[in-house]
This record gives sequence, structure tokens and C-alpha cells, in this order.
Amino acid sequence: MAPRNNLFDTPLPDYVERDIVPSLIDHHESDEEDENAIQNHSALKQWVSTEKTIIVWRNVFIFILLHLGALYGFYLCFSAKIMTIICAFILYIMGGLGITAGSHRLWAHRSYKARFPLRILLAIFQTMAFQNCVYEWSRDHRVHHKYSETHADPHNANRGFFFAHVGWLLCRKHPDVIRKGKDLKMDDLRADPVVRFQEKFYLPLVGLICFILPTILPYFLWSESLWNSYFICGLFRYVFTLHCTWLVNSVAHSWGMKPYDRRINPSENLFVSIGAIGEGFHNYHHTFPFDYSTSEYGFKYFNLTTGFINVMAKIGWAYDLKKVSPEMIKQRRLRTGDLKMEHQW
Ligand code: ST9
Ligand code: ZN
Ligand code: ZN
Repeated sequence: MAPRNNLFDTPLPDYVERDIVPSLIDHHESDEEDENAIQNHSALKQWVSTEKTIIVWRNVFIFILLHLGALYGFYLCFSAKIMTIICAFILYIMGGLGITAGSHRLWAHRSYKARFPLRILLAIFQTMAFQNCVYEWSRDHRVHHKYSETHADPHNANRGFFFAHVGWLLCRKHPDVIRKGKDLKMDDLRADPVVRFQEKFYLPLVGLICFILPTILPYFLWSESLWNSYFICGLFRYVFTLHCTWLVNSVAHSWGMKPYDRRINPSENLFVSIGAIGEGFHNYHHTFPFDYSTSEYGFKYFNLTTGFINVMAKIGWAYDLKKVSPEMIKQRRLRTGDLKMEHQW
């Protein structure tokens, strides 16, 4: 059924479907095309940069404080009201969906389309996760896919586990990230009023949605202390969500099975997928980045985000969900997959 349009839901311009979406589909039809891409890519990977790492001490200081606050919040969980713990959990899922269903699968990859109310909801959730605005998050993520594990990848896993996990947020970006990032097509995000609005008012919105609301809701709704609410639903929940996200860049780029493409680092990691509500099937995702499920298996195996998008599709808020056909997966597995590695969970 064709999606209904209304005043707020003007479709994105034609060039988004014509130029931008195909550029996000990093998939090669022929072996030869694929081999060329791999050759170019490995040359980039092997290039040794002489750039010095410049640490941003302000960020180091803020992250240390944040983690001390989060640890204290964890300690307070043992004396807080049960409703406060449940609330922190729900906020983690909401913020998580803002990242997974929002900035990742919708805005960075355009793996499905979302109507205006869903885009608003996802932008609110994404702000709750405070991981940079949708525009910046998606630009870093597009450059991560296009130049994965080279110096143009913001969280280049070849610079070590710590760098891929959090270190990249504690130092200046490699000039290649910015250079290559500027060549990316980003007009689709510029054309989305929800993305523009969130970027314009990002910091005040973060203050309100990520910290103030999680602090005052438990206080007003079940008389939790403001102290407990701030440290548990604010800081602890925020830092927990950050680590669940960062695990995808560190752990899922290091350990796990590679049933779809044995030549790349991203791997299938169930442990990461549970914490990252369905985003640990990273070998599949880097092989077929345009699949809305980021996995061969739909909702199966704790892919909560896929379940959420499926429900949104049922009520008509999500549509044009892109899914790779079983035949295409099979062909790709035969060509590049590690065939010894069947899914074993
Ligand atoms: C956070 C992000 O945590 C986490 C993202 C994780 C991604 C995971 C992906 C995995 C898949 C999805 C799984 C989801 C699972 C979720 C599970 C949930 C349960 N292209 O930035 P500046 C320009 S954030 C083009 O200052 P520096 C930029 O526009 C945490 N251009 O670079 C600017 O231009 P102009 C909270 C680019 O100075 C200029 O460059 N946030 C690009 O090197 C300078 O930009 C923080 O901690 C690009 N890609 O500083 C903030 N990038 O001058 C941390 C930049 O014209 N960030 N530009 O305006 C910072 O403090 C700084 O960015 C920095 C680098 C210190 C890291
Ligand atoms: Zn991705
Ligand atoms: Zn990745």
C-alpha cells in the first residue's frame, strides 16, 4: 500500500532514492568488482599514518566524572525503589531504540522509511541517548561503513580495542575522517526537518530529555528522591547505554563468527546483540548494510529493534522495509563466507 502523505510528511526529494540510497548499498554484484573493492580497501587499511594522536583532556575529565557518577548510581540501585530501576531499564530501551531504529537503521542506512510521527518519536529517543545529534551520528557512521578499519573510520578498530570502544571520543579525529566525511552525500538528512530541528536545539534538548526528565519523573510519579533518580535514571542509565553501543565498535569488530564475509573484522556476536538490542550481527550488517533487520533472522535472537520496526510497520508508521533475499544471502555466503561457521546459538 502506498504511504499516505499529509502536510507534515512531505516525501524526501527524488534524488534521495536515486543517488543517496544506492550509495549506501555497499554491495558488489560480480566477483571482479568485489575483488577490486577489497584490494583498494586493504591498501587503505595498510597505509601507516604519521599523524599524532591529540588527546582532548576536557573529554577525558568529563568521561571520568561521568563514570564515577554512573558507578555511584549503580551502587544506589540496591537501596532505590524498584519502580526507579524499572524506569531506568525502560529509558535504556527507549534511548537504545533511538540509536538502533533511529540514527542507525533509519537515518544512517535508510533501510526503511518512517512517517513523520515515528521520526519525531525516534528523534526524542535518540536525544535521550545523547550520542551526538542524528546528523553527526549518521555522518560518522556512513564514513565508518565506507572506510571501515582505515584511518578514515572514526573508530578504526585497527587502532586497538580501547580506541574503537571509547578512545576515539577522547582525541581529535584523524584528518582522513573529516576529509572523506565531507565527500559523503548527506543531503537526505539536510532535507529532513526533524533532523534539522534536533541539530539546531540539540544541547537544550539533551539537557531536558536525557537528564532532567529522567530525574523528575520518578520524583513526581512514585516519590523517589531526586538524588536517586538523577544518579540511576540519569547517569547510570546513560553510561550503560553508551557502553552497550560502544561494544558494537570494539567487541563486535574483534570477536565472533563470520558466516557472510570472512575477509572483514565485523563479526556475529550474540552477547553484544543482547545489550545492543539486536545490533551484534555485525558480519551480516557490514555485508548487507541496507537490510532493515541488520541480521539474516528477523526478530529472532533478541533482535528487539527489528520487533519494534515490525510493530511500527503494522500500524503504518514504518514502510518500505528492505530485506535481503535468502537466495542472495546463500550466494554471498558461498562466495565470501566462512562456511565452517554456521550460526551455533
Ligand atoms: C557517542 C557516539 O557515544 C557513539 C557512536 C557509536 C556508533 C556505533 C555504531 C555501531 C552500529 C549501531 C549499533 C547501535 C547499538 C545501540 C545499542 C543501544 C542499547 N565527516 O567533531 P569535531 C567536522 S557520543 C565530515 O570537533 P575534532 C565537523 O563538522 C557520546 N566532517 O572534531 C567540524 O567541522 P566545522 C557523547 C566531520 O576536533 C570539524 O570536523 N558525545 C566529520 O577532531 C571538527 O569536528 C561526546 O562525547 C565527519 N565524519 O574533535 C562528544 N567529523 O569545523 C564527543 C567531524 O566545519 N566528541 N567533522 O564545524 C567530541 O568531543 C569531538 O567530536 C572529538 C573530536 C573530540 C571526538
Ligand atoms: Zn551500520
Ligand atoms: Zn561496524
